[in-house]
Amino acid sequence: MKNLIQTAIVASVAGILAGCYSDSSSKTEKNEAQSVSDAQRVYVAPGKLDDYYAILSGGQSGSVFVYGIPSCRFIKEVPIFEPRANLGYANNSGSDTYKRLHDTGPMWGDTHHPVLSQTDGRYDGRWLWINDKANGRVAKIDLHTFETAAIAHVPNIQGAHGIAAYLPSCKYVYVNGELEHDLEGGSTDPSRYHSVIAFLDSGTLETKFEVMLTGNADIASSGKDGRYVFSTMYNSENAITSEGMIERDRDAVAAIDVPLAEKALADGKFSRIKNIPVIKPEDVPGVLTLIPVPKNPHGCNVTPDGKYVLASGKLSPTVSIIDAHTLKVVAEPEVGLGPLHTTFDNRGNAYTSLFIDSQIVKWNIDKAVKGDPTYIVDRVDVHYNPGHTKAAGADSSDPSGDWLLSLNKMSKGMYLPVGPAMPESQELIDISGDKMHVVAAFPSMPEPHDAVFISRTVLADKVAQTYDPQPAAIKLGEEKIVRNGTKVDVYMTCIRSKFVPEQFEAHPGDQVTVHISNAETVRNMTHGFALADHGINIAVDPGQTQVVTFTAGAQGTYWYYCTWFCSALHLEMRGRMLVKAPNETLSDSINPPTQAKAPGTTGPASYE
Ligand code: K7E
Ligand code: CUA
Ligand code: CA
Repeated sequence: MKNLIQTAIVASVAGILAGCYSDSSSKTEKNEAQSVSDAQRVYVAPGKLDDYYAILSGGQSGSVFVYGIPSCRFIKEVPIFEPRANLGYANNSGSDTYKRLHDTGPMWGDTHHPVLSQTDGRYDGRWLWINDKANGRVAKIDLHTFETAAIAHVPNIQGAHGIAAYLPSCKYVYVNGELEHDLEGGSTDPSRYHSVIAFLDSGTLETKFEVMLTGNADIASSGKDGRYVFSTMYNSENAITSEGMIERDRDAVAAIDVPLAEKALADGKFSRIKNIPVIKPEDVPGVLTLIPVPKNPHGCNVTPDGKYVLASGKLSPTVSIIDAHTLKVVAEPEVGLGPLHTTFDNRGNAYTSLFIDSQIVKWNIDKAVKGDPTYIVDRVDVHYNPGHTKAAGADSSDPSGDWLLSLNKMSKGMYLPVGPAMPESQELIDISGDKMHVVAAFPSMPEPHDAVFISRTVLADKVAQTYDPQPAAIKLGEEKIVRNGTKVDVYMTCIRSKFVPEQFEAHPGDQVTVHISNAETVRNMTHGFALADHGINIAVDPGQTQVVTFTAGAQGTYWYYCTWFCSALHLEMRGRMLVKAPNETLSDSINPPTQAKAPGTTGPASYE
C-alpha cells in the first residue's frame, strides 16, 4: 500500500513536471521564434539603407540625434546649442559658428521638439526647427547639410517649450512660453506674470508678433487649414508652486486665430514690448479662445486629417478630443494613467503614451467620438515611463502606419549598468497590424523628448554631397598670408593630404585668423584643423570654408594637424605655426623648405 501510494505520488509529480516542462519548452520555442522574426524585422544588412531617418531631440544635450529606422542604428549627432569638439562645431571662440551661438545666449541648450517643414501636408525634407527651452531660443537646421543654419533668441519668452510650424504654409514657426514672468516691467509680483506665444518668420527666425497669455503655454500643434494653432496650458491658475498649479480641475487648450492676429497687427492693435508687437487678447476679441480640459494637460496633437486636436490629460486619465474648427470638446475618452503625448497611424487610430502605466495605448478616434465603448484597441507595455511617442509621418497629413517609437524616460535593467544614471531608452514598435508589437530597444544620450521620422525616399537624395562653393572659398593655388600690423590672415586650403601653407609665422600675442577651405570635391572627405595648445579644432567638410580667430601664444613651434582620418598620409597632413621673437622679421612665404637640413642628413644613417 505504502509503495503504491509512493509510486502514485512519484508518477503524478513526474506527470506535473513533464507537463510543466513541455509547456515551458513550447513557450520558449515560441519566444525564440518571435525573437528571430523581430530581429529579421529590424535587420538592415551592412551597406543597405534604412527606410527612415528618425531625428530625436537631444534634450539637455542641446543637439539632435539621427537614427536609422528600423535598424535603430545611430548615424549622427547634430550639435545645435552645444559646442562639440569632434565636429569642430562652435568650440573655438573665434569661429563663425561659435559667434552665432554665443551672440544668442549661453553655449548650451535644452532641445525638446524637432519640427519638420511641410509642403502640401507632407514632409518636404528642407528644414528642421527646434526649441531651446532653457534660453528662449529657436534654431533652424538645413536638412541638405544637417547643419545649423540659424539661431534666434525670442524676446519676452522664458521656457521656450512647445514649438510647431503654422500649417499648411509653414510661414511661421510658433513657440510657447512655459514659464511666467512680468514681461513689461520686470516686476517679481506674480499677479503681473504672463507668458507669450511667439510667431517667428520660419525663414529668418525673426519674431513677427506675440500673443500674451495669463498662465502658461506648454505643448504646441497647428491646425491644418491656416486658421487656428493650439497650445496646452497646465498652469491656468497662474500659480507659482506645484501645489498651486494643480488646484483647478480644469486647465485649457489655447486656440489662436492666426488670420485674426495678423489683422490686429495690420490694424495696429498691439503694444510693443522689447520692440516686439504683442497682442493682448482683451484688445482683440476672438484672437485667443481658451477651451477648458482636465487637468494639467500636456500633449497637444492635431489629427492627420485636421479634424480634431487632442489634449492628453496628464493628471486626468483622459484625452480631450476637441473639434479643431468649432473648438468644442466632443469627447473625453479614458485611456489610462498619466497620458502625455499622442501620435497617429493612417487608419484612424491614436497612440497615447501613458507615463504612469508604462504603456502605449492604441485607441480608435472615431469610435471614441461616437461613444462606442470598444474604442480601446490594444495596449503594450514599454520599459519604462514613456514621455513622447511618435509614429512615422504622424505630424504630417500622411502618416505611414508602420513604425512607432516610444521614448522612455527610465531604462532600469534594460542595458549594462553604467553608474547610478542610466541612458534614456527608445523602443521601436511595429504598428502595422491590429496588435502592437515591441521589436527593438536602443539607448541614447539624455534626453530625447520627442522624435520625427522622415522617409529616406524624401530626404536621402536631397542631402548634399559636398558644400556648394562659398564666395569666400580659397581656391587651390591662391593661398596666401596677409599681415597687417599684429593681425595675420592665413588663407589656407586643405586636400588629401596637405595643408597649404604648411607654415605661417606670427609674433606672440598676434591676432591670427585662419580661413580654411576644403578643396575636396567628393563626399565624406572631411579634414580637420587642430592647433596644438591653442584650443582650436575645426572640421571642414568638402567644399566648406571655416574661419577661426585666435591669439598666438608664447614663442615656439606649434603644429596644426588634420583630425579626420582622410588618407594613408593623414598623419603627415600637418603644418607649423612659428611664433618668433618680437624683434624677428616674419616671412609670409607659403612655400617653406621641405626639410630641416640638407637631404640625407636628417634621419639615422641606416635609413639611407
Ligand atoms: Cu512632454 Cu518638453 Cu515634449 Cu518632454 S515635453 S516628454
Ligand atoms: Cu586630412 Cu586627415
Ligand atoms: Ca493646473
